[in-house]
Amino acid sequence: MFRWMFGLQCLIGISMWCSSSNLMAQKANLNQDESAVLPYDLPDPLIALDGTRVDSANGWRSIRRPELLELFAEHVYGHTPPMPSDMKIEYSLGTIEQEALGGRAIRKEVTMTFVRGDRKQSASILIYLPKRETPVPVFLGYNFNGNHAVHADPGITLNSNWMRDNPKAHVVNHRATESSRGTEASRWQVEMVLEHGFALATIYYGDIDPDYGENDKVFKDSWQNGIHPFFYQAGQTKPKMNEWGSIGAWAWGLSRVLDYLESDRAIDAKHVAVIGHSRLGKTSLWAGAQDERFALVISNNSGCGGAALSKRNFGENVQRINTSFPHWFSDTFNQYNDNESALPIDQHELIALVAPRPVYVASAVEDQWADPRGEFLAAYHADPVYRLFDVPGIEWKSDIMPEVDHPVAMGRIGYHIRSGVHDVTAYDWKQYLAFAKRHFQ
Ligand code: GTR
Repeated sequence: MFRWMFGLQCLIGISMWCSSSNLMAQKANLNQDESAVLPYDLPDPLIALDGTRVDSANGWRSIRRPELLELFAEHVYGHTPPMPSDMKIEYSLGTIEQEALGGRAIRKEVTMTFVRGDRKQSASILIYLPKRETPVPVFLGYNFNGNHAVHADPGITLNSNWMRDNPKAHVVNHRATESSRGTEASRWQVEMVLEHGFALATIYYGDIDPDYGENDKVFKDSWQNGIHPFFYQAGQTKPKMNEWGSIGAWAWGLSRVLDYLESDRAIDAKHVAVIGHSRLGKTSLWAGAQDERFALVISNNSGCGGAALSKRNFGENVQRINTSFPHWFSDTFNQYNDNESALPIDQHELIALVAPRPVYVASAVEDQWADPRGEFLAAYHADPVYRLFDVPGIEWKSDIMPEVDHPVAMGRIGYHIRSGVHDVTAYDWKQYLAFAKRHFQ
């Protein structure tokens, strides 16, 4: 009997290993059953490493916040190396259209060029501005498929850098095509954003760091492209064990766009909301945690390594994300594969790093992979840090989840779970706009 089972297990093991549906099979093996979540201990965001309790905004700022930033850098996202003194970033205004979108908006494109020695790389920032006399608040976020994908507007320059082939985004032979325009439009709601008096700034995430790792079958020269090599010391060929992966690089890129926005007189750079979906929601949280110039932070369906608590081990877990996407986090994060209980932090503390600034976490019912309950609980358990500042965190009294499609967004921590799948929808944008308006007034 034992031998038979062992044989069968080997057979199953081997065929799973060989099969192209390997990842699907692993997905099925991960827990998506709430009743099977084992008890776990969440670290208290207010207890400092020396065991003392932080009980004031000052204590948070001077002791606990720096500690947590260091812990997230060391154990999860990797440290961002200091910018080399011989590296330069140049910004140049490209096209500007005063009558974009049928006269409703101004469209600008700004090229951000990174230079160090012979190495050069450019990224294009697309900005839509409502026509206003005074500086306007802005939503800033990465797009997945190139700036031209966020709207069918034929005036947006097609991305000409290398892109991963993608039939849905009409990327063929690693290049965007004319029919790539607007393929991601439903996720951006440009007109809605403009009507509410906000500008929208976006940039293609692959222009900062192409999204593939060392073991990628399509494109093998990882760590030699994107922003990482600009930071290498002599002889270095990849980030060190505890240095940044792609999420760290993308977060850094958002801060460089913010540097530009601070110089643009049409923009109210004190009111920049950083937004991201999924892997880019993980990124917006890490960017907002580190860079306090971001006035508001939005995590849309960010899941594991984003808003979801790792220690719940529900849906995508640390081992799985490090296997599928080994380049996203630092190598130190691997020590928590199947070992979440050893993590010295959890993601509620990442959300708390945004305090006292407003933060919004959104989930979707059919996105169990991202663990909606874990995302809600992380938002909920960030609350005590907001209270240190005498501001309301989440206006919700228990850890029972709010009803579907009933946002809880009156405090500085907003949360909703909407019906539907892993995506950014008009419904999500409506909540973000209302939340930003309330806090930016
Ligand atoms: C999934 C991944 C998630 C999420 C998502 C995305 O495959 O498991 O962590 O980030 O991709 O970014 O679209």
